[in-house]
Parts: sequence; structure tokens; C-alpha cells
Amino acid sequence: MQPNFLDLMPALAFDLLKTDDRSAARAGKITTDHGLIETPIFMPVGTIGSVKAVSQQQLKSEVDPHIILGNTYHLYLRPGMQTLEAAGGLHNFMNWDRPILTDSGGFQVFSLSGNRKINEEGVMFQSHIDGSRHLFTPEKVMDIERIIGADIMMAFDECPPANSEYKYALDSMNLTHRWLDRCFTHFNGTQDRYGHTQNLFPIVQGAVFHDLRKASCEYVSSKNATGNAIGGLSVGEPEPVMYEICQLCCESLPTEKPRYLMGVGTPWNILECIALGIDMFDCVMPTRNGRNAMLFTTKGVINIDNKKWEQDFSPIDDGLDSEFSHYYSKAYVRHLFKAGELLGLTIASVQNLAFYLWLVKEARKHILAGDFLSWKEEMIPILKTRL
Ligand code: PRF
Repeated sequence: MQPNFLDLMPALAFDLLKTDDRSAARAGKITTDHGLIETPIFMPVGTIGSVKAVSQQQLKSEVDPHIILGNTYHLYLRPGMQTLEAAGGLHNFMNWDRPILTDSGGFQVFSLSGNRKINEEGVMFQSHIDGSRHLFTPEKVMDIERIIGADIMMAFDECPPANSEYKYALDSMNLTHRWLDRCFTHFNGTQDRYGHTQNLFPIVQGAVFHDLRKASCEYVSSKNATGNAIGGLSVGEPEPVMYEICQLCCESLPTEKPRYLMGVGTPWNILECIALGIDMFDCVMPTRNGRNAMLFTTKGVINIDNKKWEQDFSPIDDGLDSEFSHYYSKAYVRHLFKAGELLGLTIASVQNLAFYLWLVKEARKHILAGDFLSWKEEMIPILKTRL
């Protein structure tokens, strides 16, 4: 029998270029069929096939992310599987030729939909759009993610609340592990559809309990996936606890695979977690906070609604390469927000994403140069400054 050419395609590869001497920070390179991802990386969130308020052209020219993220839950509800399949997957549909990662819907079902019921089989939930009822099982989520066609698919998990009791967290973690087995069985029994290799990343859970996190890291590592994710953090636990669990997980997950910390976080969270050994991040903060008048800059954080900027005609941020950051003044962007002009949302979102991408690219440069820790210590007070 002729070998299927898809079987000959390499899966995702991770090259670890350098590990910091004084921290666990790493600089690496992920190779996918849609191109390279230099790590550490921040992935802009394009929930429903659009990074809110930012066009694909603006993303490429102003932000230059190596990869973006989409959400299974949202894309399944709208535009739905028939349209995505007919389009030939999300890359084609949104005309994005770089890597895409899809979150599995586990987290969104729990945070967005009403009336959800969870059992061994999966989660029955109601759409936040029209109240219609749907069942997500690990198998169904794998089918949906296959149709969306992301380069990296996330396993279907349950993200327990930060204040979960031990017993709840234990049962939830075990359920996530059983779902993980079903995800891998179904994933391995189905084909890449669009001529590029899809990868499945498992997710560590276990809330804030050290023994559970260690057990979950072991379970997840045993899947020998091409990358591993840490879920269930930044869900309301104190920051020091998040760092403690993140460190424990980084120490327990394989060094030779990329580590993805889901849904984190502030700029300083990102630098602290890079120092602990995280390679990939995503968060709605730059776009969501941007739409709420918060601008992240290389000099600190700006609330552009503040009267103080009314006649400040200096550029938003002269420390970034993005043309938007130089082209528009603080006074002008404040005016756009005050007047409810849509352009304000675009400028703020582009600025914040350009800043987040700048931050991880700078981190990478300093890891490679060998002075990451001292740079991080200098940066953190600046990142926390309110201008
Ligand atoms: N699981 C999934 N997606 C997520 C999370 C999780 O635990 C989080 C938690 N920070 C963000 N996004 N599947």
C-alpha cells in the first residue's frame, strides 16, 4: 500500500535554543506546517475567528504574532461546523496563513453558558446566544477541532473554580484525565483534513493542591504529546499561589516540550511565568482592557479616559515599532474614546497587542543574551506604573 503523504508529515517540533542560567526561562522555536513560532510567545485571542477590532492585515503589519487563538465553543455556535467545513477550515475562512491554536471549549462552557450539567459522558450546556441546548463530549470536541483545523488543538477539560475543595478538585482532575484518554483515542483515530498536521495538547488541572498538580503533570506527560498545557490558574487564586503552582508544574512537565499557560495574564504575570519555564501564553487582557480605555505602553499603563491626556499630543508609545503607536497621539485616542468612535477600539487593541508581542520578544532577546533576570527586575516596576 502507498503511504499516505499525511503520515509522512512531521508533527510539531520544538527546539530549545537556550535555558537561562539563573532562572528556568527558555528561548525556543516551534515548527508547524503553517510556519515558525519563536518562544516565549503571546497568542492574541481571536475567539470567533476575529481578533476583536483588529483586521488580519493590521495584525500582521502592526503586531506580527506568530500564532493566534480561536475558541471551539464560540466557533461551533457561530458560524457553525457546516460553514467552517465548507470553507475548508478556519485558516481559509479567515484567510490567516500562520499557525492557529483552538481552545477546547472546556473553559468557555463553564464561564459563559448557563444551565450546564456535567457527567462522565461530557457537558450538556445552553448557548449564551439563544439558549439552545448542546452536548460536548471529548469525542465531539475532537471532531469540531478537526473541522476547525487548528495546528494545535486543546484537549477537553474541566477547569474547577479556584476555591474548590480538595474532593471536588480530585474528582474533577480524574474526570479531566478520563476525558483526556478519550480525546487521544478519538484524535488518533481521525485524520488531518486539510493537508497540514494537527497536534493535540493535554491540559494539567488539579486546582491549588500540590499532590494533585504533580499527579496531573505525570498523567499528562505520559501521553507524550508534542506540547503540554497548564489550565486552572488565574481563576481567582492569589498571585503568589499561581506562581507556586506554575513553578511546580514547570518542574514536573518535560523540558523538551513547549509548556503553555492558559489564559494568563498581566504583563508582569507573563514575565514571572517565563522565568518559571512557560513558553506560550494567551489572554484577552490586551484586547478586552484596550476596549475599556486601558493602554499598555513601554512606560506604564494609561487610562486614556483620564482628563490628564486631553491635550497630550505626544505619541501613544514611542517605544514600540508599531506604526499605530507613533502615528496617533494620546489626546486623539482619548477624543475617540470620549466620542465613542470605533477607531479608538482598533488603536487601543493594536497598541496593547503590539506591546504584549514586544514584551515576549524582548524577553526572548534577553534570555538569549543571558541577562533575562536583571532585565525582568527592571521591567516589572515599569509595567506596574500607572501613568
Ligand atoms: N482550560 C481551558 N482553557 C482555559 C483554561 C483552562 O483551565 C484557563 C484557565 N486560566 C483559561 N483558558 N481549556
